[in-house]
Amino acid sequence: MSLYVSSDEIRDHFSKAMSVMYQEEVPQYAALLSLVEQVNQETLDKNPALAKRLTDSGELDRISVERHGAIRVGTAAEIGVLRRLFAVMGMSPVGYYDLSVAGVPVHSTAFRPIDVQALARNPFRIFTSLLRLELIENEALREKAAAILGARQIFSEALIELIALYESQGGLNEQQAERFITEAINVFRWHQEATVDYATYQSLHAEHRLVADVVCFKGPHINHLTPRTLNIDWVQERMPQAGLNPKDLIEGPPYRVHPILLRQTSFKALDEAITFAQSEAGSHSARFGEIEQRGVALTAKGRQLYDQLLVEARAVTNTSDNKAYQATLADVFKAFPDDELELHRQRLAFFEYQLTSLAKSAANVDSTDIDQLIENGWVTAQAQTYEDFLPVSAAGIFQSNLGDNQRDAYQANANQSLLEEALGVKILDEMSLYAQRESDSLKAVFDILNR
Ligand code: OOG
Ligand code: NI
Repeated sequence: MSLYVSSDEIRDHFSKAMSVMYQEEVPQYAALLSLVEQVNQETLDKNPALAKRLTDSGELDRISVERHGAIRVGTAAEIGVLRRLFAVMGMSPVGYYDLSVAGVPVHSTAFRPIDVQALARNPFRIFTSLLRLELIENEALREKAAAILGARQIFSEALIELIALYESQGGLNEQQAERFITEAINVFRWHQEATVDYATYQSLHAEHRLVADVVCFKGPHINHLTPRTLNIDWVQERMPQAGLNPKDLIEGPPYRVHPILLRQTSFKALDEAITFAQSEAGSHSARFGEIEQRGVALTAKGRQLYDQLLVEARAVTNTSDNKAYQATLADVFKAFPDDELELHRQRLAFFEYQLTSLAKSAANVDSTDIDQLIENGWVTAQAQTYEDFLPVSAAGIFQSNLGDNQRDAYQANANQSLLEEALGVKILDEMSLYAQRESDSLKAVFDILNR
């Protein structure tokens, strides 16, 4: 037996501790969790075929523990340490998201587990945004923000030591892991006291509410957690009855029998009382709750079709009425096949292949054509769940929680290598991960057939 606690175990404990903390900090999130649990149970009761599909793919077990969170950090040094912190929990940066095009001065990645067993155990993800001060034109303000950020230390010494210990030993024992989780959770705690006076907060807020949120506090408070639901339309509809104020529109694709990618909605950020330096009283709004419904990961071809249809739908409607918006989306998305075999045949989605028992006992499985093998019942193709995020949806989530005075796109430029420099590692490409999983399973099938 290993002396060390596995990264999967640490991540699982961490994500549960984070959820406990956020329920205490934001009781509305606890209400959202109960609503999601209720809706998930009702959905499974009403749809035995879905229950079977989720059981077969091993998804059902993880759904009750599954969630993502989001944080926003201020400096390259901060995100560099975060990268090492998340590595202790088996989480790597996957995907690059440029939000400057949507008028939010950040770029982001998602820390998440990447291998199949780790994802099955607990796929906890953290959407992490780094403030891009270089996009702010006002030089005095930019320098002031940089000075405030440069003076703060968001990690305890004990935490830094534990991360270094993990790196030198190659693991943490039980006691060290426990201490690590406590210290790591503290980084993401809410602080009611701003580190600056009201005038400073106001000047940063006037540039962008997000700049004030990142710069004026002791640390990168977790700004939302997101459980996974099996029916996002029901949760959206029932939020008001649960005392929650949903954003207008559900982001992402419309309802489908075979969900694709990711649908998301949130309840709007709360206005919370805070104290500024010199004890001035005020309020700040940043924290909210979100829900997501996940579907199959799309190939580049599928993603292109998705992006194109989303643009088409948005060109014909700008309604803030969710029912009307979903009806328009559904209409436009008729062009996207809602049938698993068809998704496979047209190479629109990623799958994982397995030889059936029928094939194992048959003597004459001689086809090398994967579609043929599936048709003959010799191979099953299981859809791969999308584990990542969507830039247009993320922009919608950001915007609905940053108030109404939105601004235009920054003079911008995606700059993945700048984020990678800050992280100290390359960002993994999500498409290659799905493609690899698919081709590994294909190879395994043919290895057995050619034996
Ligand atoms: C992140 C918003 C994006 C998602 O799920 O797409 C996001 C933020 O508000 O910091 O969480
Ligand atoms: Ni989110």
